[in-house]
Amino acid sequence: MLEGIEGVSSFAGEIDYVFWIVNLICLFLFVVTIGAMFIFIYKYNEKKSKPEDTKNIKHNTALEIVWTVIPTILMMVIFYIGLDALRIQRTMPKDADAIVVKVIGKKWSWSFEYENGKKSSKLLVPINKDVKLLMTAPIGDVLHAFYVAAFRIKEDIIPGQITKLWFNATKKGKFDIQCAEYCGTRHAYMRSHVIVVSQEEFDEFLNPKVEVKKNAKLLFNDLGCIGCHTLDGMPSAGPTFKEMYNKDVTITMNGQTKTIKRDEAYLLSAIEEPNLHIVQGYTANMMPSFKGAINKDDMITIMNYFKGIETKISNKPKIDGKELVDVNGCIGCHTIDGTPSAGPTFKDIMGRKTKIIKDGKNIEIVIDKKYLIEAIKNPSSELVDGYSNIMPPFKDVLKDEEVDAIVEYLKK
Ligand code: HEC
Ligand code: HEC
Ligand SMILES: [Cu+2]
Repeated sequence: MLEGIEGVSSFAGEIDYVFWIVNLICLFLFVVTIGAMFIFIYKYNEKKSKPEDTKNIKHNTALEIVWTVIPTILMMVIFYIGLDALRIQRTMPKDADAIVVKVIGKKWSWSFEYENGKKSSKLLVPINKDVKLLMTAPIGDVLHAFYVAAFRIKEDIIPGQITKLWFNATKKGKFDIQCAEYCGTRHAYMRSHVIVVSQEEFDEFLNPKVEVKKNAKLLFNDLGCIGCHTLDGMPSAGPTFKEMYNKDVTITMNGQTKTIKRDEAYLLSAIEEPNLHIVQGYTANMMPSFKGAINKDDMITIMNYFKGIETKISNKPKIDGKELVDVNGCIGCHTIDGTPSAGPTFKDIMGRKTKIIKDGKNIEIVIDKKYLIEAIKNPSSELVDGYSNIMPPFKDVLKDEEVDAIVEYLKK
C-alpha cells in the first residue's frame, strides 16, 4: 500500500471516519442533485412537454421542510464528528507523559531537537508513545507547514511563534514528512522522515553508549591497583609500575627462585594469577586475582602503559561533519551529488575554481580551507557569483570545531 494512505497514529481512525462520513454525505448529495437534474432534463424536454402543459407550482411545504431539515441534520452530524476528532487531535498530552521534541522548519530543511539536547535531521520516535511537537521557524524565515500524512497531522510553522502537534505512532516504519506550505525554490525538497522504532532502539538513539576509552592511569585508579602500586618508582605494598616492561625481575615460582624478563605473557599472568610467581621481597596472597575483572580493551590499555605507549582518552563523542551538515539543513540548499540547487554543490568543492564577489569586486579563487570556513561562517562576505544571498550565517550557530568538522567532511 502507498505510504501515507494507511493511518498509523492513535487518532488516525477518528480522522479517517470524519473523512469518509463527509465524503459519503457529499457523494449522496451529489447523486441526488445531479440525478434530479437528469430526470428533469428528460422529463421536461421541450420537444416532449410544452411549458404551458406544466403545472405552475408555487409552493410545497412538505418538500421544503424535507430539504431544509435533512441538510441541517447532516450539517450537525458533520460539525459534531469533526469537532470530536479535532478535540482529540488538539488535546495535547502532558509534557511529563510525552516525548517533547522541538521542530525547526526553515528554508529548506527540518531539524529536530530532543529534551536532552540531541539533534537530528530525522524524527525518530518510539512506537506507542505520545510525542509532542513544539514547532517554530527562525525569525526572518517564511511560513512552512509540518505534514505527516500517515499520522493525519498537519500544522503551520510560523517564524517566531510556537505551534504544537502531537501523535502516538502505532506502527513501526519510515513515514514521510513534507512541508505543506509553499516556501520558495526548494519547497518540494523540504522533506524528511519520521522513523518509528522500539523503545530500546529509541533509548539507544537518544543516549548512545559511547565507548569511553579510559587511559591507563584512570584504570589503575578504578581497579584499585594504585592502592598497592605506584607509578613514580617508589615502592609500596607491591612493586612500582615504573619501567617494568622487558626489565629483569627475580621471582619465586613453585618454590624455585629465578630471574626472568617481564614480557607481556609474564605481566598478564602477574595480573591474572598473582600467586603463580611472587616478586622477590614481596609477600604472596597480597594481590587479588583480576582474572575476568578487566575487559580486553582495558587490558590492552594497561599493557600499552607498561610498554610505554600512551592511550589517548577520547570521552568526547566524535564530531561528525556529515551529521552536522544534515542537522543544520545545509542539504536543503546544497547537494552532494553534483546537481545544482539553491547553492553550489558540495561535490569536489575543495580545490575547485569559483568566481566570487568580494568587496564589490568579481574575482576568481581556488577553494581552500580558509575560504570554506569563511563561506560557512559569513556567507555574504564572499558571495558565489550567480547565486543569491540567501544562506544564513553560521558563525553564531556552529562552534569552531564543528565548522572544522564540516570542512573535513566537505573535503571528501
Ligand atoms: C592489595 C594490593 C595489590 C593490588 C590491589 C594490586 N596489586 Fe599487583 N601486586 C601486589 C603485590 C604485593 C605484588 C608482588 C607480589 C606478586 O608478585 O604477587 C604485585 C605484583 C604485581 C605485578 C608484577 C610486578 C613485577 O614487578 O613484576 C604486576 C604487573 C601487578 N602487580 C599489576 C597489578 C595491577 C595491574 C593491578 C590492578 C589491576 C594490581 N596489580 C593490583 C599487590 C597488589
Ligand atoms: C538557505 C539556503 C542555504 C543553506 C541552508 C546553506 N547554504 Fe551554503 N550557500 C547557499 C547559497 C545560495 C550559496 C552561494 C552564495 C553564497 O556564497 O552565499 C552558498 C554557498 C556556500 C559555500 C561556498 C560554495 C562555493 O562554491 O564557493 C559553502 C562552502 C557553503 N555554502 C556551505 C554551507 C554549509 C556547510 C551549510 C550548512 C551548515 C550551508 N551552506 C547552508 C545557500 C545555503
Ligand atoms: Cu517549507
